Amino acid sequence: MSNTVMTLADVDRIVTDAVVAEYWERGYWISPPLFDDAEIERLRAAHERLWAGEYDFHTPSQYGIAPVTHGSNALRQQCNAFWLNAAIREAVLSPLLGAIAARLMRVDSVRLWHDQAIYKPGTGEGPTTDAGNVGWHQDYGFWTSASTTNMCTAWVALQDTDLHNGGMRTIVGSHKWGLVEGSDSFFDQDLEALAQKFAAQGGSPWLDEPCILKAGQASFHHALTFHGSGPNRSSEPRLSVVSHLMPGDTTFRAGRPWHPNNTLLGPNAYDGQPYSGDFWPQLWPVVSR
Ligand SMILES: O=C(O)CCC(=O)C(=O)O
Repeated sequence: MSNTVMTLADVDRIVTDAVVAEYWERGYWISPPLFDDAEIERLRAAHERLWAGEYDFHTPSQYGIAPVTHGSNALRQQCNAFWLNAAIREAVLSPLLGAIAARLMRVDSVRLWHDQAIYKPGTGEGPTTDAGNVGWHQDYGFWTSASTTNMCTAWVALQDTDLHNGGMRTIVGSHKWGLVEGSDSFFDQDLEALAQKFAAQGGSPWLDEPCILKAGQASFHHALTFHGSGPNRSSEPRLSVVSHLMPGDTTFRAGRPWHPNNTLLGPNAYDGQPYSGDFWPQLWPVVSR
């Protein structure tokens, strides 16, 4: 039997003003299930196809978006997976994610900044390895060419996820610290060293909270919220799809550290150029594609 999921009709009832206030106070919010069992199965199969090099549309090499992996039993990351796979495209562009993010960001329209499919290998109970770790980081540390820090990430679990299988952890309230120097540290896997470094710069205690999710649930975090994750001690991979979202009127700020998606602005990219069009599709309000 399929799990009960939240729908667009539920957004106003569930994402209340109190929820929005919680998101802005704590830097993240965990939703009820958004994807049903059939959708989760489709997305799990999409992962399998992606890592096997089977694509529905483009191939990564056509657009310079090759997956990032560090070794055979390591974290795998595919950015802009929505160019490659139909099920992932449907999920990361879902109006439901868009409507929730619009409420949380307190904006009228929402576009995709980019997406990710993330595969964290299960290492079992053997010796601890940090090969699957995601370093403590702030998403905006990578995104300073975007005109606002008011961006929001929806991280969708494709299995029940907790600390045992390397679930994400957030540092409560850390979005209020502003952009912290050197926080583009996703691929630095020494969580302890990073925690020491960033905790010393924070304006409040380092309060590390796990995002415990059932399959189909999503956590929504602010682009300045520190987050990361540790090893997956289960014997199965931890799979997720991630939708990084921005207000519909976000523009390019020239002269900032480069982000790969800025290449898509074309050769004459200019300060103030809107991130719009097919590379940054609108999720909310719904538009026909
Ligand atoms: O998958 C993880 O553990 C971290 C993902 C992440 O950094 C993100 O979604 O912004």
